[in-house]
Amino acid sequence: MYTQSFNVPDGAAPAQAVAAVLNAAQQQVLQAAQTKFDAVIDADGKIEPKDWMPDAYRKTLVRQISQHAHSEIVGMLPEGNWISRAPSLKRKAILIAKVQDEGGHGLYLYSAAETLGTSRDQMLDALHIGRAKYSSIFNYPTLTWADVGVIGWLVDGAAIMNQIPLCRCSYGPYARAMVRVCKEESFHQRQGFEALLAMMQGSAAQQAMVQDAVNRWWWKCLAMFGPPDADSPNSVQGMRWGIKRISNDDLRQKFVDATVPQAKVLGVTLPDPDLKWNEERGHHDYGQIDWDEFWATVNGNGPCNKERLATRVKAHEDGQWVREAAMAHAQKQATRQAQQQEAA
Ligand code: FAQ
Repeated sequence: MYTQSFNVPDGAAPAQAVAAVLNAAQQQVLQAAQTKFDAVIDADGKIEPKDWMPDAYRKTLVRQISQHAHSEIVGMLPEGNWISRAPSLKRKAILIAKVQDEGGHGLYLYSAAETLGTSRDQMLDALHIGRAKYSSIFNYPTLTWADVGVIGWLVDGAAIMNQIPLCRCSYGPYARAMVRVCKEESFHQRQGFEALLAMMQGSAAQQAMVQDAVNRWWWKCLAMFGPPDADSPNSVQGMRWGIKRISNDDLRQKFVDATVPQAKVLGVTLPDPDLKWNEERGHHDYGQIDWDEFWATVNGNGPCNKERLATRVKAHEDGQWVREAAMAHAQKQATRQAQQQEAA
């Protein structure tokens, strides 16, 4: 024992030696966890909340899922605006159900993000102070009833195209939430198409209203898929991790190819003179998206950004009493249960 202590150098060195041994052990544990994580990803398996995951994977998921959740709840606003003005009882009932569904999607998604260790309050704070992103598409106004149909047909159509591959996302809770979301989005897309079909079989004024709405929304829907692959900083890593399965450009192309025949059935023109079938590629070519406008909107300067955020903040503040009442009720129930257990 003594001889050993004689061998120990002075000062901080012993602590450093212990730390080095500990660090090496920690490194080994970390390496093993990383190897296991990589193996699950390579085997196309699922990562679950209690599994070890790299910090960057967790951060990416919180970023994407919270942005997605915010998009769903901000996305209630452009159409919610038309509930009191729907042209018939049937259309009103459908629209109420659809807008409620979007709220529900937001809730599943916030819950999925919470499993990663971020609280709903943190996510909502980020939205309310304007730090968090949400989909560019919800910063445009809904000027006529035809906009509601076009949102269903094109915006929900684009959302499904992007979300079907997310049902195979490597993070279990997100993938499972997306299965139900996609089923509901598919109803949303159909109701939009059907509402437009009814208008296109109506008067010349109704047909013109539909065409005008399509003209205003088409390019914004193409931009929804995100920047071109070459300018998409998150794509490569997102695809490596099995979060993203199909690239922004490939999804955009799939959307164009699927929508052109639907536009023919409706009898509307898609507002792009460069839109044509390319036999060689087996896809439609399409024109240039205005990326400057897209980034201006994403960065807070679209036509309705300020209005959307102000409405969300007000809704959250107006709902404070409901959250307080729910908490007080839960507390009362817990106290009552504890008293009953004590008495038993
Ligand atoms: N708007 O590197 P990437 C719906 C941002 S739900 C705003 O390509 P990533 C249902 C992006 O966040 C619609 N920002 O990023 C509904 C990133 O910024 P960051 C929402 C956008 O993540 C219908 C930066 O640009 N759907 O519509 C947009 O790999 C009707 C660089 O981009 C989802 O959220 C955009 N359009 O790919 C509700 C689906 N695009 O975070 C009501 C899940 C990109 O680095 C009514 N999300 N950015 O600062 C995704 O699939 C992906 O996050 C993408 C972007 C594809 C949106």
